[in-house]
Amino acid sequence: MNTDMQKETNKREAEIARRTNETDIKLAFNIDGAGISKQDTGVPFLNHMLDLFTKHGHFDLDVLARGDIEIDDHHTVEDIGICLGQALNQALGNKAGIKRYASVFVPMDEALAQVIIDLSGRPHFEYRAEYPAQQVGTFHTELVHEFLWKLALESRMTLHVIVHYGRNTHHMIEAVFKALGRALDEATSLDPRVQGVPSTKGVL
Ligand SMILES: [Mn+2]
Repeated sequence: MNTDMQKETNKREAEIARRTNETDIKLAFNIDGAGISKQDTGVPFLNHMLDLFTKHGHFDLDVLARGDIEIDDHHTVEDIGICLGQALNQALGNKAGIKRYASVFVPMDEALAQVIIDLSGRPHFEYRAEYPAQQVGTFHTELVHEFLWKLALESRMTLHVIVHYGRNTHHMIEAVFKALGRALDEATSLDPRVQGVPSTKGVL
């Protein structure tokens, strides 16, 4: 096998297509990207957050979603979380050579968020966030929980998200998504010292 072929087979990327009565989503995700994203979800604030996440995680993300946003954004946001989680899980493969853990703080002006990740294969989500406002534009802040929880569940990661403080809700959520991007970038990164799967159990 020549080097180009080898690179081709080692690509850490995945495509997901998922259709229900509530949403129709096509999503392509590349762990080792250039920070380029295209989002067409019908939920402008989520587009903004996915853009930040991709940029600061050095991923590539292409998401096209048509959901029942005439009801509200809930199904669309939740289902994009599901698809991104599935894509991440697939793209990671057997997780050989990855760092596995990350803990990242990101400030956004007066707001401070922390994201702690273990790509453990054991879905778990802890969330400590209280926002001053219930809405940012037309986006309901409670949907941040829905998105992150489904992302953790479907990617089978342990995810802890803490918003330590802040005054502006937009800033606080933005800090969460930037920290998520940076933490996921670090946890998925390859450490040459790691031989095989980084677990004493031998599997993640
Ligand atoms: Mn912003």
